[in-house]
Amino acid sequence: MSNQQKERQRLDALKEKLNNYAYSYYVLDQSLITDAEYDELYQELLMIEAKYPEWVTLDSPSQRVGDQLLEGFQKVKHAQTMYSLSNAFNEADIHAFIKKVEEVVGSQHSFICECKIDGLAIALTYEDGLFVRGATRGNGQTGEDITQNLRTIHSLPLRLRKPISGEFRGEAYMPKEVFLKLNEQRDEAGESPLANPRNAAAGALRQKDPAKAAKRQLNIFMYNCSSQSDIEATSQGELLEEMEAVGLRTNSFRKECHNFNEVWEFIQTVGQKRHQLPYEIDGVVIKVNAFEYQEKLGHTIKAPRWAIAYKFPAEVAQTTLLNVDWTVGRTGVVTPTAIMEAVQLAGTTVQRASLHNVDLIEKLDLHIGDQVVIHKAGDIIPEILEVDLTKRKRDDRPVAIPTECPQCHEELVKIKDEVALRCVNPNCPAQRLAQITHFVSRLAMNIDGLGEKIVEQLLDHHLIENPADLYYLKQEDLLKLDKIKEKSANNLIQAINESKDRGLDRLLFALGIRHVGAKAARLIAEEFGTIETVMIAEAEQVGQIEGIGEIISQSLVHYFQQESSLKLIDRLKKIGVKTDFQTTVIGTQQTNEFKGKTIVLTGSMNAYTRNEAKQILQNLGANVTGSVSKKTDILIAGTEAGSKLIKARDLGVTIIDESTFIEKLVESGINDAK
Ligand code: 3BD
Repeated sequence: MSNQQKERQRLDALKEKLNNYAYSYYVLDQSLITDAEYDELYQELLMIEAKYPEWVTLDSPSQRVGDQLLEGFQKVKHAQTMYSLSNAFNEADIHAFIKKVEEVVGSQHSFICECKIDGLAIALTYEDGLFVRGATRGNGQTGEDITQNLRTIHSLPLRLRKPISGEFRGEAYMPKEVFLKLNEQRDEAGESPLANPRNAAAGALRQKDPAKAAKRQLNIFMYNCSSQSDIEATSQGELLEEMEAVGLRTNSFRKECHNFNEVWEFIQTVGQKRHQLPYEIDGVVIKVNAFEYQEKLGHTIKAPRWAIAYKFPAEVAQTTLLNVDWTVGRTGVVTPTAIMEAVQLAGTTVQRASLHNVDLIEKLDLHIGDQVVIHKAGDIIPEILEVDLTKRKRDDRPVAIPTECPQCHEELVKIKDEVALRCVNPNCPAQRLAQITHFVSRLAMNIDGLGEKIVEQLLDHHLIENPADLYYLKQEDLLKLDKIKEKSANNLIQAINESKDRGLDRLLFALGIRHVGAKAARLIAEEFGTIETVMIAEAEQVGQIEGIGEIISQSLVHYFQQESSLKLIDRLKKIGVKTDFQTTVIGTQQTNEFKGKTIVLTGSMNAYTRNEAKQILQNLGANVTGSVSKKTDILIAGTEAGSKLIKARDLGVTIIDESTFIEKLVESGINDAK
């Protein structure tokens, strides 16, 4: 065999391997290899494709990352109408639906009940197993061709596991976690937040730049196919199983039900679990199972008579706006928070809601004393939707927009093209407090025992002005603070000292440079290795790092152009703070309980957010996945753990609670452990 033939064979093998790994990881939620191993194979594939561009095929994993800008979206006609769904809002509506069904098909039938994903309906066309086109639902007859953007979704198979053809329907959605992060980023960048994951998903699918769509980390659940498809099934239940068998991702949270009581019970169960699911749902779709019966029931012009969507009541609450708090963040941005009378909403008590920025206050025309309607964005973050104007009283006054900083009283500025109000006084105590509190926080320099309260006192006593001053503190300085005795002063000094060794990645993050999050900091540290090289880097050079965009690179360069930044770094270096990058993990022990294990986190912990726990585990070499399966080694269950805990028990997975988790971290030499 010639070398070229060998390369060709290798390429085919790599394609198949990588697609199989992606399928196990993104569809089955089981990792067969590490990210690094995957990347190595992927790089090899890219090399061969670079050498022989004519060998690049549509099902190559390299085709997921689109780099060609789209001009617009072509119209595509669906193989068959994509129908709407009739809605049910209460028990009576479901009773009526079941009655009508039974009038036509009798009582010997079953239903498949599925979660109603709050995403965007899509249609995927496959020809002989190959993904050739993806479209939005549009008006049901014609949609728009969004193939390039859909290709970026990792769980979407580029090639099915059988060489069949057909048009498959489903829902593209943005996971709650991704949505919340996206809005955080938009907030930071001074952009207004997106209303819900559905709008965010819609925006992602209509991106003209597929690389941007890829960043939105959408996912899909498929639930139907057109009748011309080569899928052999006689019922909705079989159809879902068959679609799974060819590699399409379906939602396994579904149930076959035989009567009203079973349907209603499933709806209740979903209603209880919905807030723990990683995706947003807005109801349950009830479908007559057997195709034979579906055909008997037929369609109206708009919707099938064999299906109905039960919609959960919108989770909103009304309460009184008591006040608006203005707080100064570490970058000087002044953000308003609504303080409201406490009210129950979607399972928690709510009394604060971010108002994001002044524009929103003006758009809502908020008055103190208003009755406000609130909901939870992404099912988690409380937000004010509107004001009930019928309840406004005469003496309610509009929310006053501050003109000066609530802390240092310097005049606030509104920067062009930004919605944020900003305090630009570099000596503003509120900014200092926020900066230093960020510097010592867990994901940054992680100085144990040093929280906001102590930082506040240190600033009040003029013992520190900036993060570097922390390292120059003496025991007698700390003894001046409230409730600090010799022992705790000693512990603090020791914790501060220990934090000198965190390394460049954490230091860069700790500095609180605008837009430089923990991940960007790590990428920059890895690339440059020492603070000196980071400080002299040009924006273009930084922007070339994969995962670092223009906004981050310019912000970084701008930061190191400030005289005050240079002084700060100098003082940190002089006192022995480590400013180079170390590749070793945080654990001091060689091995640990979590290394190489597949771990799922569920419920909430006291000491860590889920992201923090995930990062720690990944640093220890664990593989953290989203859902419990046979491959799961350990489930770490916080409080209010739900369906994952039940599934883990069923599968006999080792389950540990938060305190055991923390004990094991201590054993592994993690100095973070609380
Ligand atoms: C879901 C129709 C049928 C195949 C028609 C029964 C209306 C959006 O999870 N099944 C689901 C979901 C949506 C569905 C059907 N099953 N239709 C379904 C659906 N599990 N969301 N939808 N759709 C999809 C729609 N979209 C935009 C405008 C009007 N209607």
